[in-house]
Amino acid sequence: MSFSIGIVGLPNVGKSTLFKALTKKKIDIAAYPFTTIHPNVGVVIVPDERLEKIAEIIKPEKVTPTVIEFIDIAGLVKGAHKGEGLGNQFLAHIRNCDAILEVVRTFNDPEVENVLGEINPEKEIEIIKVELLMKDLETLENLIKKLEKDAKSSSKIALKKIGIFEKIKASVSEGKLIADLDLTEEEKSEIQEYQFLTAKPKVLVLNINQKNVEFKGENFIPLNLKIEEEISELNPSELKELEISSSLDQLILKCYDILDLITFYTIAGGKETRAWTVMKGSRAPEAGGKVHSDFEGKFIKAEVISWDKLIEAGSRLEGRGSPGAAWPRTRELGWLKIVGKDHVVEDGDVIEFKI
Ligand SMILES: Nc1nc2c(ncn2[C@@H]2O[C@H](COP(=O)(O)OP(=O)(O)OP(=O)(O)O)[C@@H](O)[C@H]2O)c(=O)[nH]1
Ligand SMILES: [Mg+2]
Repeated sequence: MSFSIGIVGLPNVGKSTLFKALTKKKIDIAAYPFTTIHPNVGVVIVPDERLEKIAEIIKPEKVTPTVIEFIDIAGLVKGAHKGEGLGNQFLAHIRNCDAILEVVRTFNDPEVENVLGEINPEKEIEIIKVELLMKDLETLENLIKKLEKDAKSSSKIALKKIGIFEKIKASVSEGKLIADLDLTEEEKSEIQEYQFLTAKPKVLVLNINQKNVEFKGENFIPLNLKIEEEISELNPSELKELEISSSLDQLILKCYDILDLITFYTIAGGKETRAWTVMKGSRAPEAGGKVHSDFEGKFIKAEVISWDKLIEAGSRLEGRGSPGAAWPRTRELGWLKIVGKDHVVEDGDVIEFKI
């Protein structure tokens, strides 16, 4: 299971255009609101120079990058939480995503209907924010009601839960995003399973068509999505000739980053060099579980080396040796670490699991 990013925004802001550019997949893009009735799910390769460098040293038969999923969600409108537009359906799609990529329109084009009637990024952001907050408020109220109705509502556990939900509800009703609240680790783990919409990490993309964008906000990525879509249809030599490049790789990496994800590698004895994704802070057995579901339970130990040390060992072979020869070389050099269940995986670890 890969991590997923839901592309969210008002209708006709360029969400499907971005999705298409990301996935290079032909999908229905038209100058009408609600082009996207069914969510489109696309798998996108996470760009990774380290993987390429490892593959140069190992020379495997196969190189497999890690991926994240992007989900093209239909446009949200004011009142979505009350079921306006295709409201509740969209909000349910957002709930299933690990993070939100919000697209805001700052491009002017009389050919493309603007549901807001004006270019106003701050207002767009506010509309989306209110819809997500209202939905979370509704979820919280339902949870509290259910707990109170429950015969065991006087139990310690139920009372504690109600207390946490009430506290969060008070902040949400004041317009605060759950992601911005100062919650304890216990409170965070208590609410995790409910996948609150405003608790998700978020990346903001301004879809621009002019250089200077008037926007009073911070932490956003300005992109010309129409141009990104055109770029996505060109091959590398055409891009070189035209001296243009895409900014989507940075966007993909930004999404990876806000999800707190890191990459580790396996080399399968030289057969396949592969990148994998885990949450920062994951331990070795959990990483093993990504590679093979059996590995998590049967994990005994693993051999680990940082990717750059593997490259260094490989470069000392000066082209000698069979595919994967760099790995035993690291052992000879005494650079391989043997780790147990408690090893916290580091970004860039190359791991061989022993079960
Ligand atoms: N001029 C211009 N047009 C754009 C830009 N980005 C998207 N469009 C056009 O705007 C129209 C709508 O774009 P979509 O990507 O389908 O919009 P959407 O956000 O997916 O819309 P819904 O699915 O209806 O919510 C299409 O005709 C796009 O070609 C842009 O940067 N500049
Ligand atoms: Mg769309």
